[in-house]
Amino acid sequence: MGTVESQIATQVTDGFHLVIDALKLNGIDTIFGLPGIPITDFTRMAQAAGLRVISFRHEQNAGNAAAIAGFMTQKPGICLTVSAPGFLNGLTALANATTNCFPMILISGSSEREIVDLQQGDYEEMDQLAIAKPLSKAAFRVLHAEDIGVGVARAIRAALSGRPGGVYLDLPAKLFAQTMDAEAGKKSLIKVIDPAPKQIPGADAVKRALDLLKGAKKPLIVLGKGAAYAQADAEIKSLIEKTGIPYLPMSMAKGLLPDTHEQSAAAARSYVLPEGDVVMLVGARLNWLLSHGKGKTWGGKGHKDWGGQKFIQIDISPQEADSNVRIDAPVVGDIGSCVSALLAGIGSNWVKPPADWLGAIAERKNKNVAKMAETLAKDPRPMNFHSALNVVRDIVKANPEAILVNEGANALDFTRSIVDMYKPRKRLDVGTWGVMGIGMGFSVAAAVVSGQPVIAIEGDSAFGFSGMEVETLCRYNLPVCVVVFNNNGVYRGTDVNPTGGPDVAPTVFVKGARYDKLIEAFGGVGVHATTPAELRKAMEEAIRSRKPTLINAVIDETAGTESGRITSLNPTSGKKK
Ligand SMILES: Cc1ncc(C[n+]2csc(CCOP(=O)(O)OP(=O)(O)O)c2C)c(N)n1
Ligand SMILES: [Mg+2]
Repeated sequence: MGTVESQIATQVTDGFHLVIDALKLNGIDTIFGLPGIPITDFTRMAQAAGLRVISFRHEQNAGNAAAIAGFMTQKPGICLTVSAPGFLNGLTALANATTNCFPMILISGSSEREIVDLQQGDYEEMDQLAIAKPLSKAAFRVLHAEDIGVGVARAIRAALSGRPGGVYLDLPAKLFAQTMDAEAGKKSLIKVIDPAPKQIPGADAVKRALDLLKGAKKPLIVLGKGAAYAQADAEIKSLIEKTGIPYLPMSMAKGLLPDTHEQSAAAARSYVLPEGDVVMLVGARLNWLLSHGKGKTWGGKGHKDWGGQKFIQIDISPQEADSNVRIDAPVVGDIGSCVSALLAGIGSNWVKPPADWLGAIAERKNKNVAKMAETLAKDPRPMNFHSALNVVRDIVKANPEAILVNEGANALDFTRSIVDMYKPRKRLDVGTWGVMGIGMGFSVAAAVVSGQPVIAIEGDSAFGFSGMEVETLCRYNLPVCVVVFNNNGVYRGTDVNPTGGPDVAPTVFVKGARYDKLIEAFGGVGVHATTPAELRKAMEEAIRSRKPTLINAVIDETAGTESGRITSLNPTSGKKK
């Protein structure tokens, strides 16, 4: 650096601004995060530069917000944290994003490399890059300001291309203050071209799949979260309707077609899975949520036996096929391209599935729907899951644009089966891991990204994982209606301590807790609802007013079952009592 004149003549930029400019150049408009050393100034400068910076009370919630924003928008959601503990707090969300194929970038500040690498005990010292690697799709570190453009571009491409996932970007404290010539800095940035390139399936693969489907007597289509992510809604609807094949939506694929669609076999799931002879998976993996494609659920004799059906699998990842059972016709490509190719092959004179298959499904479906209607019509005191969800079902039906966030065990399983969805990507839940804690992060992001009202149906335990973010809902005045299904504990509130000691059982909470009071502390609307009528009134008002609202819905503490629908996954003690 020479004289004063020469400093004025050469404009400089720095790491802070280059990161912000790189994000903006790539269409990023929102950052979910939590400030502190070394990123506090970064959050200020980002806000000053016109980015929306949403601050959370815990990084895990910011991370979950970023992940679900990625799922909703096909742009990587950005989570920003401080070093070591902040980074670790965000990491669960990053790992969950990778597992669920949500595009997300966790950007964490980190401590001084020289000190970290010699383990000399720096403030918040941690080798964050090494820790992030096994939990993310990709992980990068930028050491020099002139590499920020490349670093951000690589992170975006890694998050979005192929099967999306969580990416870690490590930015050491020193990088932010590094300066460089502004013009050279500008030139070093990269606007990522075509970050999620189309992947066209092979013609032979498409033909193999269609041949198999044509020969089916009892075909079935399973729509997964990948199909919802793809935003190929019209093509998928067309495929279902042109083939006339019954379909099952996985949890987050609900609403891709309205759940009330006559071809939905959701109400006859336990019939169609073992009975179907050719099953076409569209963006759905044969993991535990589909009983690994084998065992009794699929008509197999023992719990690991193949049921005898053939599988077609449409997936973006060429590695997915045969993960659990043989895939007879893998179709590899992005869902939109694959479904379009199938549609082209189907043409206009596709023969609909045999009437006896459709009739048998309709019969089961009608029976189950009638049985459910009877259960929903009951009005027990106290409320149970059904009578409360009958209200939620009506509210969602009247507000199909609203986004439904859902977590818990019974509160999750009953909501999934009772509350119909009418539009794509409106149901956001615990996903592949069944992770608790996504509730408020997802709710904040859903409201911020879409501007639509959000309804969060939360088990009382589930809510506790992110409950402090009700302050965030109030601070940003978000149209979120949280309904805590309060049954006094994890699964139910009735366990007792077998020793007779003063501690309550591990699954039991403070009885009669008033979660509604929490949100009142921050100026939100709290409602205590003990009847379906009270719940209905409060939900209608929340949607109408768009005020942050928390309804404490009192649910019969005896109503739930252990782990909801997945009781059988609990190991049982071999020791006799
Ligand atoms: C991060 C995490 N911790 C723990 C669990 C185990 N778990 C599954 S469901 C659940 C809570 C169930 O209780 P609640 O949310 O009140 O739902 P309910 O069944 O009572 O309606 C817990 C703790 C989990 N899935 N994820
Ligand atoms: Mg509970």
